[in-house]
Amino acid sequence: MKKTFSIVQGPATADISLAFLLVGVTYDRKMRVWILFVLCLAGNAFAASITEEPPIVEEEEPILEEALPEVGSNPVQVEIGEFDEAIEVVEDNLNEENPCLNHHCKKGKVCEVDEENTPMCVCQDPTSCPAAIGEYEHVCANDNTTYDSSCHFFAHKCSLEGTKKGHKLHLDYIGSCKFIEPCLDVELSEFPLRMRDWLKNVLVTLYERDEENNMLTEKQKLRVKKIYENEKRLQAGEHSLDLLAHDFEKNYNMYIFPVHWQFGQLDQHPIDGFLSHTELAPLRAPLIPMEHCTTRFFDQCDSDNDKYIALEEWAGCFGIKDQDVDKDMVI
Ligand SMILES: *[C@@H]1O[C@H](CO)[C@@H](O)[C@H](O)[C@H]1NC(C)=O
Ligand SMILES: [Ca+2]
Ligand SMILES: [Ca+2]
Repeated sequence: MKKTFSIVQGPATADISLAFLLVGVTYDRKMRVWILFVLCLAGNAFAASITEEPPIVEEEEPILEEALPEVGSNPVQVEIGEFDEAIEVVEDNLNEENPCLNHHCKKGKVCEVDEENTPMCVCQDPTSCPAAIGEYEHVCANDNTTYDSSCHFFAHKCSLEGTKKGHKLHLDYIGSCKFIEPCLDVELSEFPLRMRDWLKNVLVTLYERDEENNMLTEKQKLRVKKIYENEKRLQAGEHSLDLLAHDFEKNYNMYIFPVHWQFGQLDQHPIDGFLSHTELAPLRAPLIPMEHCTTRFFDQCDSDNDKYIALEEWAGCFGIKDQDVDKDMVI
């Protein structure tokens, strides 16, 4: 039985992560990976990485650039943002020369012009995808097929557009397909305990380090301040499940906002109080290969089985009571 989120896969051993550079936390490696991951979700600096634009990091200062190869070997960061298949941004064409310049296509498609010089999105040829640099770029689809990279996956999915098979095919997790142990009931019940604690710690860390990064809005800072300043707060570290459970009971109020906050981070396309599979992907996909209860946890979260996780369902599966679910807290 695992006691902590075990993020000890090969690629995750990259010692310097971007989060470490930005946040400078002295947590153990596992926690660092987690922090990094939420930074990616939360940080304005990383907003681009969850859209289809090239990540901003590439144009950053030398120190970040230097760290990039190693950052790249962190599976959590690498593929973040690779899942926004639903977003298609088409801007006005301002450039007469190349109509494709401002014509953005969704994942799996590239822009081409027809005879009238009108730009259009067509399926990308998978062979035009950049060759995968390493195993960590591989992705596993829900049919348990490994693709070299998410580019290869989306190009293939595009070629099946309009078919039932194509509709059902989606990206499941980061890394090559592997055997994932069944999640036992007892393990499933431990999952929210650890994740709740982690969410709270991530928020506190963001708060502590927020000055330059603006990872949190003013409203969010006010909420986190209360948690941060609470003397009874359980400090970050390895805690037994008993202690985590006890702390949740005793300091329940401190967990309410972090759970709401994470929901708000994910509910973006569109912001409607429901998480689609695509919206959940940035959290789910890096987590599955490390946490074998991830799939089961999020599946049972959708208690009415409508394929969307509503805020009430989300809060409920983290143990937040109905009367404490507040959509105004998703800020
Ligand atoms: C998926 O593929 C992996 C590797 O090929 C295999 O070990 C595993 O058992 C497969 N899982 C399922 C559910 O078929
Ligand atoms: Ca949504
Ligand atoms: Ca639902």
